[in-house]
Amino acid sequence: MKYTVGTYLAARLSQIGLKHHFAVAGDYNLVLLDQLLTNKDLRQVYCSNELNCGFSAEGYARANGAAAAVVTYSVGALSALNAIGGAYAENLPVILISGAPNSNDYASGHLLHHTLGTQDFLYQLEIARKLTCAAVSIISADEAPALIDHAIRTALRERKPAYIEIACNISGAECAAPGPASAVTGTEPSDAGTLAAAVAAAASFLSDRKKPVLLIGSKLRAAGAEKQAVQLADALGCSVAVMAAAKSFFPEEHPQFVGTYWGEVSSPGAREIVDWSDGVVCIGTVFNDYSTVGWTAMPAGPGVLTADTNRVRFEGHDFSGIHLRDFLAALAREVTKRDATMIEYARIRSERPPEPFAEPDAKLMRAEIVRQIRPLVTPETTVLAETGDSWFNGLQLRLPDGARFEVEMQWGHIGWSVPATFGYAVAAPERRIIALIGDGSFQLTAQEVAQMIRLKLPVIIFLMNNHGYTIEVEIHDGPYNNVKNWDYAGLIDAFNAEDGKGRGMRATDGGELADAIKVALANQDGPTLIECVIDRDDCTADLISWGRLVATANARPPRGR
Ligand code: TPU
Ligand code: MG
Repeated sequence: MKYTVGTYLAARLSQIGLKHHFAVAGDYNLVLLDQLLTNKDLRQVYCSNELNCGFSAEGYARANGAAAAVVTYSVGALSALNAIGGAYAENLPVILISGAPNSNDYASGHLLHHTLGTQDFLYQLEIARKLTCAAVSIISADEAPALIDHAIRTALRERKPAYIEIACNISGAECAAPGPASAVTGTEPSDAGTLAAAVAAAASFLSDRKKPVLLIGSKLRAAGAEKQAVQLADALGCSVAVMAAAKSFFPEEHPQFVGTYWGEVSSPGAREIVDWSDGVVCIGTVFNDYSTVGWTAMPAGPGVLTADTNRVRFEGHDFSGIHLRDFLAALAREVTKRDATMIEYARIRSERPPEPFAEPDAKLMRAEIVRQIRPLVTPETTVLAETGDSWFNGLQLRLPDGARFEVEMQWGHIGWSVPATFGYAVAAPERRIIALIGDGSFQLTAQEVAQMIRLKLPVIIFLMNNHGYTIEVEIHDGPYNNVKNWDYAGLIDAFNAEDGKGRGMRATDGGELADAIKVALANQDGPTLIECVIDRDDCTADLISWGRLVATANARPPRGR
């Protein structure tokens, strides 16, 4: 079989486990899209715009491990690059593929459409370099296999996005056949000597501590080390807390799980257990202004051991060149039970009080919505929670083993969850998929619900209509936090047009919400959006506490000399 640059790329995408790629057409990529379509193992999935295309791929990568998005030059790619920045921040290998000018047009002095109207056709590549771990431009079929392999291999190894642009007259040109998948999927093993030294030093660190705990961060999944974290927890017998962005990366039904560590807005007891510890093992953690609640909650100092993706460090030690999963698994074999924090936790543990039952005809409140969502979260469920009070509502859900939870806390692009939910549902149609999203966020990317309708994906969207940017209200209020109201439920009918099976429902009391949930569970032919109408200030106490501390951090005056 003869290969072209486009079919070579398709073969590589298929070899790395992709069954779909997301696309928006444009004349710079049409031949490429034709080439990709010839691969019967790879389905082309269309998006409404390129920002959504990038986020759809981002969501697909969360479920599937990697993803690809194909866009046109400049007008398409520059929108998609925002989502690629997100994939970088969130450690997801999304391959962005852009059509590009005809190879003869480079350095020709020509002006081309969809460009700045100058003779510079390199700006997109330069921008992409800043936002990816590898960015390549393909203007010759001979070079294509090596460049494509470099981009894909680097993305998989680094768990970061990569960028490939292909001149529009090169995608159909013949090139060599791809070799075995291992050329792009292979990884270098940990350095054995360094691993042994790191494990010995870490075991000694732990044996010197009275109250070690494990703190799980969002890079754990990217490092492929979730199982190994459980092995270490089992071996140590100590308390395990997760950071908010890592919810579901450690099983919540595990007997040592103590909840979310997030400073003032931690699960009951979790903050104390971490703050009282003299040996916090931070595993794949990310400490930024939001995750430290405005720099008020951040384990630091000689009592902290940081085990990162390829690096382990603590006072007097810094080991690199080892995989986190190898380190955790080997450390688990070296340590003995240290359960002081579990004894402590058993003394102080308390539960959040359950949401009170609301009469079915009482005005709908946030707490009642969470109360009704709880039983929907099964082991087959994935919950995607948008920036806003949806974060805090989602964090309160208790996850049975197998349930997954997705947030985009490092990048924090409102509207992320609609396309990311679409992409996730394409990758994992067997799961029950629930999105929690605010009205303000929904307005950024609402169109992608139409693609869920097109692909008949039975996603359930809970849209909290509090008529504003309430998370912003809690940080800093002003007229800019008011949102123009939409008929959200009615929007679904508009998207359905003549053939769609989406359902749009509106709930203003608990009875209507319960009925809408029944409709959603029965609708297997498309998404169901449930608009939940609540007051502007009906938010979690956590959002108010967190917002106050973030506002304080934002308002720090410039340092004088
Ligand atoms: O539940 P609630 O009202 O907090 O959520 P909603 O309605 O989705 O409002 C979100 C408000 C918000 C904004 C405007 N959260 N963060 N921002 C800032 C922001 C602006 N633009 C982008 C692309 N991302 C952002 N995070
Ligand atoms: Mg809102």
